[in-house]
Amino acid sequence: MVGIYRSKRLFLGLLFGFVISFSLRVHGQNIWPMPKMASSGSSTLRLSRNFELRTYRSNYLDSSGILKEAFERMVHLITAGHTAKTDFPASNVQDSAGIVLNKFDDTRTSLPVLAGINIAIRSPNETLNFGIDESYYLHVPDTGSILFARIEASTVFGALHAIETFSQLCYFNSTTKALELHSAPWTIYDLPRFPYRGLLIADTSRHYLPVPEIKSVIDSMAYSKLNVLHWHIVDDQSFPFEVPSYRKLWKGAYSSSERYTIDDAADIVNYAERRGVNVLAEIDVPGHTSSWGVGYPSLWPSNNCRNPLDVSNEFAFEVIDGILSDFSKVFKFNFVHLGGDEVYMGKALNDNNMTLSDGYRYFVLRVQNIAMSYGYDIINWEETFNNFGDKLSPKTVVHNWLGERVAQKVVAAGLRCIVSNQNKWYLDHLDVSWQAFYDNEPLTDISNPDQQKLILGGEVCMWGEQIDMSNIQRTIWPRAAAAAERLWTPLEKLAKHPIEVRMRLAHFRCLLNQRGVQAAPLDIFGRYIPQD
Ligand code: CP6
Repeated sequence: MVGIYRSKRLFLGLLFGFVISFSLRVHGQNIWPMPKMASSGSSTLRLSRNFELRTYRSNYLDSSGILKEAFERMVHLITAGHTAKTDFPASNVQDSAGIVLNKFDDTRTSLPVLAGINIAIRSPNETLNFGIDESYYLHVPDTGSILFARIEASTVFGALHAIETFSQLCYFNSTTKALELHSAPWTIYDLPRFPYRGLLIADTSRHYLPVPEIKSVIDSMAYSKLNVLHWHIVDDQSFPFEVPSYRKLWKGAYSSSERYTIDDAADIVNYAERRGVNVLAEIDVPGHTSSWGVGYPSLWPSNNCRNPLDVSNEFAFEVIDGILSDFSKVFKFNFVHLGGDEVYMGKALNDNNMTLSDGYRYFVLRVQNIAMSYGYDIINWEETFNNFGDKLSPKTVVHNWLGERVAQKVVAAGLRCIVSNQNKWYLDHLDVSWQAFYDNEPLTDISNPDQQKLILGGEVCMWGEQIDMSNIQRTIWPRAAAAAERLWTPLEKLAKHPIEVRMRLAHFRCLLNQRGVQAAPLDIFGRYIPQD
């Protein structure tokens, strides 16, 4: 009886899989993360070998070149991995009119030709920050004499998302050697469910990550529309960051080559901004600070106690003031992360007639005030809320990591919250499956709409003890992408059936590989979905 039941279930599962597989092939909805609204048809188009970018009906001038660069990157990506398979010379990709896909031959197919993309941006002067409008409209027609795709967005950062989505509609046809776009006409209207969609990758204290490696993770974040890179710059193990106000701090680096200059930081921030990614810098105080005293031993409470920073030591606050002052010149994001987790309560906070917990609270609140004096809003790890939530600045965003039932308490207290609960969204827990990442719902048991708005979003965390540039990408992906869809796509549009998620995520995983990102396989099966 049980056996029959099992095989019936297996049969139905397989049948369902094929039905979904078939419908995905027909509708081509392999976009990751799934847009809020997307409709498609059944025409196949070929991209013109003179495929071009134009702006229209807009006073957006692209003087910074963000759009042009994004377009060039897209052209590079949709041809990536294919040039070796073609018999076309991969030379002269650019001319005075813009980009030319002259690697590909227009004449071998009779498909309608898509000539390019027209982009209109309504708010041309918007700079990247928390809560900006990331929405976009994308239309790909299939009838007309000259076919142009159309993108409309409020900000250039919405247009970047649209270009990313467009790139995911394009395929290389190895028979005709042409770039094709399936299932036109497309009409997509899209915006994120949560404004904060983060990835902590750069725990650059435990293992140094070279600047190009950080940049390549930023690239891959943009592919899944994540928008906050959380840079946990310094910690107990090393202090790899240049602080002009206190030049000896980076004596705590592993070596003189494992350091970031202020120029490196500005370079990373600029690189990220041009891909729609904010950089959230963190100093984790007063715990996690042993490396600070390598350059300034007086920051150590005593010879045999190297953290937390000493609440009775005014110099500690002067150094923090200097760091945050220097931060404010390069890190333009509204928020700075001030840590506050895992404070060792055994010693050293105990001074000025304060109890240990009074000292901890005094320290965190005083540092909050310093950060606010530089114009920052604050993010603190959840222990600060758990210990003295009622005393935190109401501007505080509480960063959950320990418990599953903390977010509800945070928003009930009227504070904002970012969800990272460690059992679901910690990437260093290698045994947590991509399914668990996908299923983690930030609004669990929060039904009051005002409280729901206080959940800014979530963040998956790739702590650095076990990873460096040799394995970071394969540890992050594909699981971070599963969380990225949870944070982007409206609840009612999230894939209902596990087989459907698996197939779409497997497809995105292969896309990452094609683009040079070493994303790991989903499971023991290789790719079994067709690309088109
Ligand atoms: N470092 C810092 C860490 C962690 C935290 N803060 C951490 C704790 C537990 C796990 C993973 C990471 N390595 N500074 C906690 C926020 Cl499982």
